[in-house]
Amino acid sequence: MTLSELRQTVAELSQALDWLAGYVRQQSESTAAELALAAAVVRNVVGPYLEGVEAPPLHLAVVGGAGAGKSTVVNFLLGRPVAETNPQAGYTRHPTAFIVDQSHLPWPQTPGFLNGLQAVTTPRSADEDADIYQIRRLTPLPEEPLQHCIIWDCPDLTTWAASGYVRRLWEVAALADLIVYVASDERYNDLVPTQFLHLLVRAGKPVMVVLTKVAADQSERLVDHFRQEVLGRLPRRSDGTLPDVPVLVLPLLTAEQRRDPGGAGAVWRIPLVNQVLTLTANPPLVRRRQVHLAFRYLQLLIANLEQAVRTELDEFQSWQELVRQGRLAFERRYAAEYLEAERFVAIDRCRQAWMDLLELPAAGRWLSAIFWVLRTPYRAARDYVRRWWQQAALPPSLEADVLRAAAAAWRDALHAETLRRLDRHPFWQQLAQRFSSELLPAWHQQWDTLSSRFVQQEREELEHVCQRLLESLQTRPGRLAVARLGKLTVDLGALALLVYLTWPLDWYHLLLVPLCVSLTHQGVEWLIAIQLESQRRRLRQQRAEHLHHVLAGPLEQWLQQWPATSGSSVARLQQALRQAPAALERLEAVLAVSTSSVTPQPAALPDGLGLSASATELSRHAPTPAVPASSQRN
Ligand SMILES: Nc1nc2c(ncn2[C@@H]2O[C@H](COP(=O)(O)OP(=O)(O)O)[C@@H](O)[C@H]2O)c(=O)[nH]1
Ligand SMILES: [Mg+2]
Repeated sequence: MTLSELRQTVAELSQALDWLAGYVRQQSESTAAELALAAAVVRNVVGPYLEGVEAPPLHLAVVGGAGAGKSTVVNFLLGRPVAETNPQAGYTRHPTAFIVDQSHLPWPQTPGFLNGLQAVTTPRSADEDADIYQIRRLTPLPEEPLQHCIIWDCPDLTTWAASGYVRRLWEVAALADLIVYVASDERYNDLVPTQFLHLLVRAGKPVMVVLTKVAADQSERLVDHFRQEVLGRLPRRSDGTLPDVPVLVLPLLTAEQRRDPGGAGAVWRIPLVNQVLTLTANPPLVRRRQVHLAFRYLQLLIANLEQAVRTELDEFQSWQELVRQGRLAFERRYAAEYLEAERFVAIDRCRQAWMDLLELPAAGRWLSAIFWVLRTPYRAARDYVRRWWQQAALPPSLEADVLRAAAAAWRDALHAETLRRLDRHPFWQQLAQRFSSELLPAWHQQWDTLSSRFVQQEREELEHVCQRLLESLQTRPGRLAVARLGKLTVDLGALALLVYLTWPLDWYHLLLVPLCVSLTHQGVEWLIAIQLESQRRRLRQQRAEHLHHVLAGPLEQWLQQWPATSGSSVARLQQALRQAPAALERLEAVLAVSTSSVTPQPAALPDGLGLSASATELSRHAPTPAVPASSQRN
């Protein structure tokens, strides 16, 4: 895959996920959040990694609720008071990246990185509410334990829907190789941050927790409570165990400790930094695992996508079923109101042509002429009866009228049903809005095209059938001769029978002769009519199939897919559902190649957290742990 193809695929996947996130928001905020995070993971982690952006630096995002002490924790990690702290909730409006090691620039140049947040390198106030992130480069201290990390101070978490300024926090959380989750003693169990924490764990992000502002005698109780109430409800790994989440404590700090975390606050800083070092000891490995976990998260999410958006697809399917029912009713009506009564006049003309063909040729023409004259009273009586019958019978329905009426009924029933379902799902509202303005004009166009094709083809088909019927005698002289001879034999045989039965002949017996030849003629006509009636039945069946294949079927298919035509949400939904798995598959292929060519893949990925890298602890100033060692790690 070329670089531009890779970028295209990354953009496709993240855009599809973003669109789906917006799409499902009304139905399920939690699914929307998962999708939005997944989209951000694709553009901030997967894309750069597949383009070869390696760690270090690792990204460390400090997140948490309003006033939890995030900026204070950032300062402790950095060992100096550089992040702006403020008692006002929701004060920080954009993320700030603190960079110690100057070699960590340039920044990844992958398209879509941080979803278009602009990097600013001149210091700004933390409350500037703009789509920016600050890059603050710090002068390295002589001892700089976390120089392999970029530490992000994030806006407050006030809603877990990635909208408004919180969106900026999401981008950084998605980028992070390690999440430092900060919760204060007062509000450690707040709903929104807790849900967000769960989501990050589900997405495979390694997390460590820092509980702040903890009273000295309360720390053990608080840690236990936090483990039980918050961490105990984290999503479990596939083996049923809970992810390992280390919990550390920062007590209520004095103003001096907060001002000088590297000096007066060192005793609390060191366990914090040690924990980060433990979790980030092998940056390339941390990054690789993070990418593999991101892929696993994406796989699970995408595999369940259809489920998440099921309701709209269900509505779409029920529309398709409505259309199908309408098509069946259309075909039934055509059959009942037109086809069953249709005699196909052209077939009657065939009967006449067949009868004409049965007249004798050459010298026999004289005999035929005599018979014709003899049958004159019969013909007059027969034509009279036929005319009377035709007048008495109901006038046949015109095919075009029946078709038009049946189609209008189909269309109107769909419209009525769409309006009836308005409250059921936005799908129907969207459909109802477009029904008159878009569907009806398009319907007329489709109808005109398909129905004129149908009429044209049915005419050709009928002509073809009649042609075949005529040719069945015309082009077979042997058969024609046998038929003519047969009819002559019947005529003469009937006359011979008459003579035999009335012998000795008297003059008035001659009156029976016209009757006799008329009866034989009528008999032959009946035989032909029986033959043609079966042909008519076959023709009706063919016509019904023809209607289905040329008119009703194509119209049904067109109507069924109509809600999914361009611009509609179903169309975009289908596109996203197609695009996301395909794009992910392509990215997996790239990952497989890069993993096999660069480094051996880790034998088994953890389901959640728990990196096995050995700790590079700060050996000097080993502090008294704020909480017993047993409860510092899970
Ligand atoms: N007294 C005291 N104030 C603290 C402590 N930690 C944080 N604060 C204050 O709480 C407020 C919010 O802290 P900050 O780090 O800005 O929280 P953020 O909004 O999560 O970034 C600030 O005014 C801090 O100075 C602490 O341990 N003791
Ligand atoms: Mg802050």
